[in-house]
Order: sequence, then structure tokens, then C-alpha cells
Amino acid sequence: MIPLKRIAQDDGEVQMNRLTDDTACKRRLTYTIRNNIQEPTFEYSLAIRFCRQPFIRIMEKAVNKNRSFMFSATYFPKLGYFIDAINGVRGFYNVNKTWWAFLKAPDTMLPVGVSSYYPADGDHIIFNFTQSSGH
Ligand code: B12
Repeated sequence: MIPLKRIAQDDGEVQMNRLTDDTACKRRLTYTIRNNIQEPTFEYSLAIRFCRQPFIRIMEKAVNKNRSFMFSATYFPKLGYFIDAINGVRGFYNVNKTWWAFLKAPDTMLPVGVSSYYPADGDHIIFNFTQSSGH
């Protein structure tokens, strides 16, 4: 059994990690949530340090830093989590074609969802509240 090491991260969060993990967590990204289409509009960004992990884990870290990043999601077989709402703003695709698009800045639609996308160092990831048919 690999021993556990207690690690205090720069944001004060304390985690138990296996020594074999990338405990340095040296990668950094910028995470932006943007709603330009519905009142109250908002745009917030956070700089986050991370290890190799799917983006949904980084969304959890963001919530721990700032409640504006709170989200809700639905788990689908094989595809993982679909993000329904962020910061209290919910997409109603079937009603008015609104949904949260998952982008790499400035405007590249990511080909997979938050459970499958492993961000790279220096990424700028955007959740943009969108009104459009399909993707
Ligand atoms: C319609 C559709 C959408 C609609 C769904 C809304 C709706 N109520 O219809 C909208 C436009 C919102 C959408 C969004 C996204 N989608 Co889409 N979508 C589809 C599509 C074309 C059909 C799904 C469908 O209706 N199936 C039939 C119904 C009966 O089955 P179902 O299981 O109930 O379908 C649901 C899920 O598929 C879910 N859903 C749709 N997209 C996604 C994506 C993810 C990651 C998850 C977990 C669930 C999910 O919504 C459907 C309706 O409830 C599929 C391609 C395909 N042909 O399957 C892509 C597809 C599932 N989507 C895909 C992607 C990548 C996305 C996005 C991540 C794109 C982005 N970068 O923003 C976003 C999700 C972002 C988020 N908020 O989490 C990929 C998933 C690939 C993968 N392995 O992860 C697919 C396979 C298309 C592709 N080949 O690239 N999508």
C-alpha cells in the first residue's frame, strides 16, 4: 500500500494524495463563466492550479474558491456529466434553445464534455451561456 501524504495547497485546501500522484499540481489554467444573454448578465474568471484531472474536478475547486461558480449537472451513461446550470442560470434547450457551451478560448467548441476533457497547462476554458440549435 502506498503511504498517504498530507498536502497543503496554495489555496489553503488540504488534500490526501498518493505519493505517486502528481502532487506538485504545477499546471495552471484560467476558468471563465460568461452569461451575456440573460439578465443578470455576468462574467467571472479564476486562475486555478491543477494536477492531471478531468475538468469537472476543476469546476469543484472553483466552487470552493468562489460560490459564483456553483453548478448543477446530470450524469449520462458513457458521456459523463452534462452541465445544466451555472451560478443559478439554467439552460432550457427544449424550451428556448439555451445551454452552457464548453469552450476553449476564445471560441473553440470542445469535442467532449467536462468528464472527458483533461485540460492542458495554460488552457483558458470558458462556459458560455448560449442560445442556438445544436453544436
Ligand atoms: C442534441 C445534442 C446536444 C444538445 C442537448 C440538449 C437537448 N435537450 O437536446 C446540446 C446542444 C445542449 C448539447 C450540448 C453539448 N454536447 Co451534445 N449532442 C447532442 C446530439 C447531437 C444528440 C443527443 C440526443 O438527442 N440523443 C438522443 C436522446 C434520446 O438520447 P439521450 O441520451 O437522452 O441524449 C441526451 C444526451 O446526449 C445529452 N447530451 C447532449 N450532449 C451531451 C454532451 C455531454 C458531454 C453529455 C454528458 C450529455 C450530452 O442531451 C441529450 C438530450 O437530453 C449528440 C450526438 C448524437 N448523435 O448522439 C451530441 C453529443 C452527445 N454532444 C457532444 C458534446 C461534446 C456536447 C458539448 C460538451 C459541446 C460543448 N463543447 O459545449 C455540450 C455539453 C456542454 C454541457 N453543458 O455540459 C458529443 C459528446 C462527445 C463525448 N464523448 O463527450 C456528442 C456525441 C456529439 C459529438 N459527436 O461530438 N448537445
